[in-house]
Amino acid sequence: MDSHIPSPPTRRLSTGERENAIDRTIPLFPPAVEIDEHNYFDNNDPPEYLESMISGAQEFVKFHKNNRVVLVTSGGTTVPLENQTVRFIDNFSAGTRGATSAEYFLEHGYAVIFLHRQFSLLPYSRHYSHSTNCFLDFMEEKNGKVVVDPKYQEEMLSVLRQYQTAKEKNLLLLLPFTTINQYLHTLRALSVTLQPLKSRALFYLAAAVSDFFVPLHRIPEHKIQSKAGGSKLLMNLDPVPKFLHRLVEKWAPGAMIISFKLETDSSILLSKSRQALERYSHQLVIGNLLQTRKTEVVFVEPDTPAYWIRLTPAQEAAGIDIESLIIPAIVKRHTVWIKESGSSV
Ligand code: PAZ
Repeated sequence: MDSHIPSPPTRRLSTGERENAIDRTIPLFPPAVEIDEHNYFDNNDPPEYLESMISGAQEFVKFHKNNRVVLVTSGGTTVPLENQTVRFIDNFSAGTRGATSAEYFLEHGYAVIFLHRQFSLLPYSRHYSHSTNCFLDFMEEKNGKVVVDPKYQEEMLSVLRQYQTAKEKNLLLLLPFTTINQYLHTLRALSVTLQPLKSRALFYLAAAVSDFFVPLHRIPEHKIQSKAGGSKLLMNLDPVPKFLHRLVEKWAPGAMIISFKLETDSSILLSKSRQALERYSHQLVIGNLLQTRKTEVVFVEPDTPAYWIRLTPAQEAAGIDIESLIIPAIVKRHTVWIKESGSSV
């Protein structure tokens, strides 16, 4: 018997093939104007739960009418390919930036509305979920009872206390989304809900939002069937309207608005961040690279040189969160924003 098993032919994409696989030359899509907003929201139905979610948010905002409130968006939006969804397009975001930032905003006295991808990381529980450890690894059995392993006691007690304070003081409202459509409807409705707070409202838009989607009128109801002969599935995606300018001008006038810009090519990070700031006329773009997002970010603001925040190697080794440096820098800017608008707090 021939024991030689030939290895399967390896086929790697050549650089040329990879470059041509997707057309990356799509021109800059202009910011959405009023008609685009009507077109989108009139033709893509709101989620059924939206009204009850927003009435909860209104209560929360009323409760915090004299406080600073930050809306943190977190995690990735999905693009369903079928109405009864079996398949969808997703992205990498785990919600680390959003969940970690929310904790530091709470530490700085903010009330937090946490608009997050369902089942992504949450403030406080993030320390014990989605990790390589199963949560049971933090436990042990003692005298027939389950207790926290002594080596995690100190840290868990501190996290538990912060979590309980946030709950007792009604400082954290968790609102989930899954699809891009749910995200956009909820973002718009929440922006209007936050209007009474004026400059005390802060938007921290860290979610990784899909750039392309299938509009409702083109979504097939049922699971897409594969055809005999192995035919290709060709997708026809529309660009998601760029609503940030609408948010700045119409949905949340007076609020301070911060967006994130993610790139993978370091040579364009600054120019793309600056371009976003100029297109949408908001207060701050935080640029970050996929590869280094946990250790460095850059603040791009009007009439100001780029400002880098970086963890030192020692801070990195000590497990310091970069958000512990980002949030105080934002709080400082928000204080100026509130003062300049003539409000207090
Ligand atoms: O969720 P995560 O911590 O893994 O990633 C955070 C991030 C890179 C999604 C965020 O920092 C960000 O850049 N959000 C905006 C992405 C965009 O350009 O749409």
